[in-house]
Amino acid sequence: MESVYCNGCGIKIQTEDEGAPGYAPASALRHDPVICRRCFRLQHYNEVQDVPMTGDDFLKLLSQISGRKGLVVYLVDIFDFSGSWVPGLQRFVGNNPVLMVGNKLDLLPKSTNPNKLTSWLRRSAKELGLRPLDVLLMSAEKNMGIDQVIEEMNDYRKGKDIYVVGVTNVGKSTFINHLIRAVGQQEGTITTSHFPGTTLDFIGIPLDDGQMLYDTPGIVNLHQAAHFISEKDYRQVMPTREIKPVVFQLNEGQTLFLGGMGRIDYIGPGRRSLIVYTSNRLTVHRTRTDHADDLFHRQYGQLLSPPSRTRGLPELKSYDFRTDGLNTDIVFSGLGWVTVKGRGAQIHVFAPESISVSRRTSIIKG
Ligand SMILES: Nc1nc2c(ncn2[C@@H]2O[C@H](COP(=O)(O)OP(=O)(O)OP(=O)(O)O)[C@@H](O)[C@H]2O)c(=O)[nH]1
Ligand SMILES: [Mg+2]
Repeated sequence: MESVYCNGCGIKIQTEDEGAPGYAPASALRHDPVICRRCFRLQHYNEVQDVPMTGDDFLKLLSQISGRKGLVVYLVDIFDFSGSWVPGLQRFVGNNPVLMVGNKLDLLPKSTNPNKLTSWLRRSAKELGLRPLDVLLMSAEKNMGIDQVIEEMNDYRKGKDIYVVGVTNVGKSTFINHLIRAVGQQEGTITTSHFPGTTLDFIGIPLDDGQMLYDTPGIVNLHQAAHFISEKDYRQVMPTREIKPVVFQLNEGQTLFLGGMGRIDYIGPGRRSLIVYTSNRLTVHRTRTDHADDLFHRQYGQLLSPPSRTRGLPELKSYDFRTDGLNTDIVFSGLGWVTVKGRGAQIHVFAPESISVSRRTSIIKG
């Protein structure tokens, strides 16, 4: 029998072993396009089933790209840049050119300055050893900025294939479905979901000159919020619509808790505004710094949640910042950021090791 591949996740279809990847009942083979049972359940019931594939299996698949010729489109989630980083990306892409695209722009406030955001992405990429041809922003879901991405993909691929790569959940398949719909030449859609690890193998979409565009399985980066908090907590910290900033006026010696996942102590000087940009389902709590340790011990997982408490208190890593420029963002990867207004503020930050904390010049206009 000729091999059949799932139209939803790319895995090879088999009809014998219900517990193994790619299972579909024999009757499913009569449908066109064919999808595996896992994709059927994800698409119709939003129900996830684990697959016995590991991060290493995905890395092995991805490493094939270095031996091929084409344009690599590297998608990152602008809300979780550290979590979007693919360690050793350069090794996988070989000498192929890379176009970097920041996705999920719809989650950022309208007042975001796109130029400041792209320079931050460009600088961060450079620090990590990657020099993309260009850095673009888009929302695959809300159809923002996609036309420019398509234009640059066509210019830079120079008649070759395109590989869309990135960690799990950044929106690769959502983006490709948009392209498929725009062209209108292919049946069915690729499975997308808010669970990481949805796409399982390369899925090729023919381009008009006979070359291919490939969706690829997401690489697992354990720094991604989805991997170290529960599904319920993930839904709370991951915004689903435009973030609405909340302004706090802090006196010296006051502290803000971002649920139980981040803490900012404002040391001084003077009274100043801190603006919180996180999902509106994350409770922000203000207290006096000299009460903060005690509150954390008593209320972690309760008043200070998510996370909803499961095990003991997490180990926290601490950071010291002194803002020099005008407005500075303290970024909590996967959670959002807090803008500290004005220069010369002294800040002490705590977060679990899994959440990376960094600073950047504020990306908000003005
Ligand atoms: N807000 C927002 N959500 C998005 C956007 N693009 C994708 N998503 C959501 O992000 C989640 C993951 O999308 P997928 O397209 O399945 O991501 P993927 O990169 O293909 O994931 P894997 O196949 O696991 O590697 C889904 O819940 C999408 O709805 C976007 O532009 N904005
Ligand atoms: Mg996918």
